[in-house]
Amino acid sequence: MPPLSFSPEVQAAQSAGQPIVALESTIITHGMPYPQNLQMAQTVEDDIRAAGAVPATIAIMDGNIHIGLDAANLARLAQTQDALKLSRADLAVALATGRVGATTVAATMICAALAGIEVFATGGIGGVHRGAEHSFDISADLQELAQTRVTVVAAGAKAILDLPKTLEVLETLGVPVIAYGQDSLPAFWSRESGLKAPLRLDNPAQIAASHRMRARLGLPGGQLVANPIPAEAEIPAEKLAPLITRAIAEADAQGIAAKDVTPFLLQRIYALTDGASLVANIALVRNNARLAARIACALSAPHLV
Ligand code: PSU
Ligand code: MN
Repeated sequence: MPPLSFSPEVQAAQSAGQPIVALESTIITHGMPYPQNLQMAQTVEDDIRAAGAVPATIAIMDGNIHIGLDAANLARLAQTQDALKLSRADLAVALATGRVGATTVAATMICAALAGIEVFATGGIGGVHRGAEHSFDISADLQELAQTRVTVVAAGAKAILDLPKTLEVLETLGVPVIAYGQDSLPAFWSRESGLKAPLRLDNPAQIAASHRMRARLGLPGGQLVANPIPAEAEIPAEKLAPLITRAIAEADAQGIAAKDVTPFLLQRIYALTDGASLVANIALVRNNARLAARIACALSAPHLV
């Protein structure tokens, strides 16, 4: 049996058959500075409750996979300086050794599936990094989407990545990439990437029905729902492009590699935009949480079962 530890709120929701939305924790420990990370985590949970679902923030502590964090655990995680960033490869070691660890998209999908949660909201998934033809840096999030049956709501893949290559890999892996309410793939801080999305859906019920249909077909893996950041919160792609190029050059010059690349780039872009990227990041996560809650509600509608 996996070492799952449910918060009272999530346990009650499961017993009552209420819709639940999983949330990741690497965005808290490695994606945003304290105390904005804690505020963001609390606000996003409240957004999900306001939309009629129950939030389940997932993290590793004391040898357990926590499905839902109470206020004290959330505050503890947000302030843990040396929390591990856990992907599929790292989960078992962190649990076996009792470390405090935050789950990436890949690890959160694994834990959500173990807990019977089908929908998960995040900011942006990891993907194929620019220069991956030399570095081989391709996020384990992509492979996870291909094998674990959780619908992931994100604002696309992070714009620091090579988005065309990320789309190609997702296509190869058989992952449905569904733009929500527009034809093009959103680009995290910006609504437009200039790339056409492979699929488009316009309401939560369609997304829920597709999730169920994949299970009926016996297809493993999840769906990526690419939800554009609200127009009033976006930073136009043209404005960000030179800053992203500069941050990547700095990462290369400093020899930043592997797990450290994404946190380094997010932190540099935060500094280079005077904090504007963080404001946009919080807005897009909240927007994704609200859509994920509506999908979770649609999934628990009786006619879909
Ligand atoms: N979304 C955000 N900020 C983040 C992340 C997502 O808005 O920091 C995290 C997720 O946990 C994702 C990880 O899985 O970034 C990607 O890391 P990597 O590129 O090393 O796979
Ligand atoms: Mn990587």
